[in-house]
Amino acid sequence: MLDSLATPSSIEFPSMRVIDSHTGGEPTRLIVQGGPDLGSGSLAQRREIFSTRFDHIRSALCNEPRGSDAVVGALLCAPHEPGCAAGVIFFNNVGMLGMCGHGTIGLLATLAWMKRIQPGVHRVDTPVGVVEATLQGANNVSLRNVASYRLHRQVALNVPGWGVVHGDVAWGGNWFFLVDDHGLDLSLQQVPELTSLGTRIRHALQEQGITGSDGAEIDHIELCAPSAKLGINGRNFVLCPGLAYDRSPCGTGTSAKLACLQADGKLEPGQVWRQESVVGSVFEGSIEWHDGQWYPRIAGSAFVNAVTDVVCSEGDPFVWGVPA
Ligand code: PYC
Repeated sequence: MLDSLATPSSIEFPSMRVIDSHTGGEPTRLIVQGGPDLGSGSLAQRREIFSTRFDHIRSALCNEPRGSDAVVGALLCAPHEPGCAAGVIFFNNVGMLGMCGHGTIGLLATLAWMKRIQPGVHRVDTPVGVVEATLQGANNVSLRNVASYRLHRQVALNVPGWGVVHGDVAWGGNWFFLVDDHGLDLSLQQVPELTSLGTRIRHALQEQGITGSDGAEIDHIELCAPSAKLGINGRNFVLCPGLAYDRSPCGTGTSAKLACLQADGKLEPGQVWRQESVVGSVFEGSIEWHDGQWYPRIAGSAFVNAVTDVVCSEGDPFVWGVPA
């Protein structure tokens, strides 16, 4: 029995066009044409409709055989909030995302490639609030993310089969558990071990009832270390909800890191923090104070690398993807 054949076989598949980009090695697949009609409510309401009625489209685009675990999907929408150039809803191999930093950088580079926007400041409506992104040239984007904060400092977590680690719980547009005392080398060769530890930490958080605000699941695990490179302040390995690792330094993860550094008195407003990913790509971050909250700013670059018309062949048993 093929799970992928569940209900949507009777739903007409829209003919969709997607544009792929990558930001520091992390892919974003943006639906620019033919996406599902989610109505005209807030982006949070539309994300809910996407998740309950169109989950097969998420899976078709992000999962194999069209996608891969690392693909973050995005639906380009009309904004709900006034003054926004675009709205966007992000999703991945297992479900919906709140914000996505690398994806927003990819969105701006893609809109520039489509000649829909010019260099300058653009507000973008997302399910977790409006972000402001500045396009420089064709590929460089500086993003003022949603307000970010640390909820808990150095929570002791007993990880079965591993031991005790300590982590900060922080919001950067998604919920993160940031761990320094993991003892692993943040290198590509160690990805299986890093993934295994990140997965155990995620399960231990669930089992021990450690959550973000309002009981929200902490679904991103960020292992941190100093960088060996001159001029780079830190390196990370971020495990995403579907257990793929972020090839970029993770925009929301870097935002959570900046919020923790600020809370520890280690980062002044405007001071630059360079964050390197496990594949060696770099985001430049800083933090700003506005209206009683801290707002991270993340800068990186993205490149368009494919334009695709999605084809759904009659009788394809995996037209909706292989579930992750
Ligand atoms: O860049 O914020 C990000 C992100 C979240 C999940 C994958 N990338």
